[in-house]
Amino acid sequence: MNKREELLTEKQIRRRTFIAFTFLFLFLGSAIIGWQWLHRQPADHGAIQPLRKVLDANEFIFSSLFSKRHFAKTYSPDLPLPHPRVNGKIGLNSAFDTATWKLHLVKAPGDTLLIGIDEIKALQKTEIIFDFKCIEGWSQVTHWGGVRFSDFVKKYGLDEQSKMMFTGLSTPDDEYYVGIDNKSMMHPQTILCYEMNGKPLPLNQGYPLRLIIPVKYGIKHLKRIGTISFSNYRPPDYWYERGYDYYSGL
Ligand SMILES: Nc1nc2c(c(=O)[nH]1)N[C@H]1C(S)=C(S)[C@@H](COP(=O)(O)O)O[C@H]1N2
Ligand SMILES: [Mo]
Repeated sequence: MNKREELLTEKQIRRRTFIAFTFLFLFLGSAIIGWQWLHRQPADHGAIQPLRKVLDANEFIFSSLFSKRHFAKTYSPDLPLPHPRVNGKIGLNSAFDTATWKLHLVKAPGDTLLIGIDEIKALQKTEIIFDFKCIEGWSQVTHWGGVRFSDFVKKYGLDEQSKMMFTGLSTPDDEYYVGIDNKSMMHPQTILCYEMNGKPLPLNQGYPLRLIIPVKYGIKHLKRIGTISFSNYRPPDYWYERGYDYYSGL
C-alpha cells in the first residue's frame, strides 16, 4: 500500500456520502423545478416560449446559411416508388370541383389573377426525383413534374413579389396553409407540381396542383393549391400554429 494512502475513517465515509447525496438531490431538485418552470411558460404559436425561441434562432442561422447552390440530392429514374405513401389530407376532404379549379394568384391585395392548369402546363416542364422527407421520420424517393416556381414568377411578372420575404399558399377551402421564405421558393428545385411518375397527380396527392419543395420537410409541400400570395410577414402556417418549426428546412 502506498504510504500516502490512508484508510478512511467511518466518519469521513459518512461525510462524503452525505455530500454526494446532497449534490444529487440539488441536481434532481433543480431539474424538476426547471422542468416545471418550462411548462409554466406561455405558449408561442403552439410551442412553449423558450423552445419557440430556440426554433426561431435555428431559423435565423439556417436561413442565413441558405444557398441557391445547395441542392437536395437527386436519384436515378429506376428508384422512385410506383405508389408512394399518401400522408395528410387536411384541405382535401371538402367537395371539390376539379373542372372549375383555377389557381388564385394574389399579386397584391385586390389584384388577383385566375390561372387555369393548361396555362401552367404550357410553361417549361421541370422534373425532379428526390428523397421526400416527413418530420414524422419516414422518407421515400419520389418522382415529380411541374413548373419551376422561379419560371412561373418570370412568366407572370412577379419580380417585385418574389423580392418580398414570404410566399403563402393555401388549399381552395383554406383548411391547410403554409408560409415559406422566398429564398426557398425561388430555389431551382422548387416546383408547382402537376405530375407524379409522369402522370397527372392523384387526387389525394394534390390534383391538380401541389407544391414540391425539396429543401423543406413534407409539411411545407402543400397539396391542392388554391391560392398563392406574397408578404413581408410570416403568412399563417398550419403546423407552425401547432408548435412546429416555421422554417422546417433541410
Ligand atoms: N393539403 C394538404 N397538403 C399536405 C398535407 C395535408 O395534410 N394537407 N400534409 C403534408 C405532409 S405532413 C406531408 S408529409 C406531405 C405528404 O405528401 P404525399 O401524401 O404526397 O406523400 O404532404 C403535405 N401536404
Ligand atoms: Mo409530413
